[in-house]
Amino acid sequence: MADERCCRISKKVQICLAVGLLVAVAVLAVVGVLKWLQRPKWNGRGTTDNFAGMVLERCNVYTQMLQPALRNVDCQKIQEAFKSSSISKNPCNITEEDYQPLVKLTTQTIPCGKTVLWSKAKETAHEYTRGDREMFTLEDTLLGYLADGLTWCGDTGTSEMNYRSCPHWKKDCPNNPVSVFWKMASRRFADAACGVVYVILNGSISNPFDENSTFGSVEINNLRPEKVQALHAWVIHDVGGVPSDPCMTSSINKLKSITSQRKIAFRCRHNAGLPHSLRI
Ligand code: DN4
Repeated sequence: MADERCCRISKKVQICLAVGLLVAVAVLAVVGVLKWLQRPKWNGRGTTDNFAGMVLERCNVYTQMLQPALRNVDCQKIQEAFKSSSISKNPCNITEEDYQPLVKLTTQTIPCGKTVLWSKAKETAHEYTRGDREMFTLEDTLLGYLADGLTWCGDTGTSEMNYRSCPHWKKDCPNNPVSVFWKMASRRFADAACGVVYVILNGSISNPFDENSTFGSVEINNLRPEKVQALHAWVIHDVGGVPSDPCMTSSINKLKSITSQRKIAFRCRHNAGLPHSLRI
């Protein structure tokens, strides 16, 4: 009798345990599916917080304070055009045409002899142009200033920016909004350059000139020999010196041979830290 009751109780315990286990498994499965659904879609950083507000604010600062000659541009329209370039679009299928309205609104002429390109030396180049306000890197033009350091992307089927993730140019897809923007802006910037063009390169790394970089694959190929008098390269290295002349390395020789094929005169200087003037 006691055995029978004991057996009934243990059966009840077994059923309870089995039901409990089933519920736990179901809960875990639901949590797993929810997490999977909410995972970031892409491997890159999402749209910068307050992207549209930052674009508007940067546009106002640039046109009212930094380059008052551009004070008549319509920053509200620029903000709209920038957002529209990627809103409701597949972020792996962006084209240069998507930026045409923005490009039209930000037209700007850089005087001959004032263009500064750079590769793997962004901070050094900006330090230079902050000291000499007459010289322009791409990020010192309105178009580059608006986008400098920002990330942005949208997605099909939504009129919102994607703040969670955006495609990474190497890990996801090359035709993403940020890469297409910089490629387009760099191509136009180089294409418009005239007179002596300067490039600041990083002499503290083994390949100051990288053929796969934007400078090496886009800008150098879009300088126009008929208006570019020469390309002057400054290879900046750490204070303390380098064992040999960075202008004589195979990396810079490659750049020299590309400019020679393109019929653009080339000169190279190196310096420990920034020189007072880029004029060679
Ligand atoms: P870099 O120092 O090698 O790269 C500058 C930025 O461009 C980094 O965020 C790179 O990403 C990214 N990048 C480099 N190569 C590519 C590529 N093939 N496709 C997509 N993104 C790339 O210098 P650089 O020679 O590539 O570009 C600098 C020149 O282009 C300058 O003259 C600038 O005027 C213009 N530019 C500026 C920016 C910017 O201000 C971006 C791109 C181009 P990662 O290698 O760090 O992942 O942000």
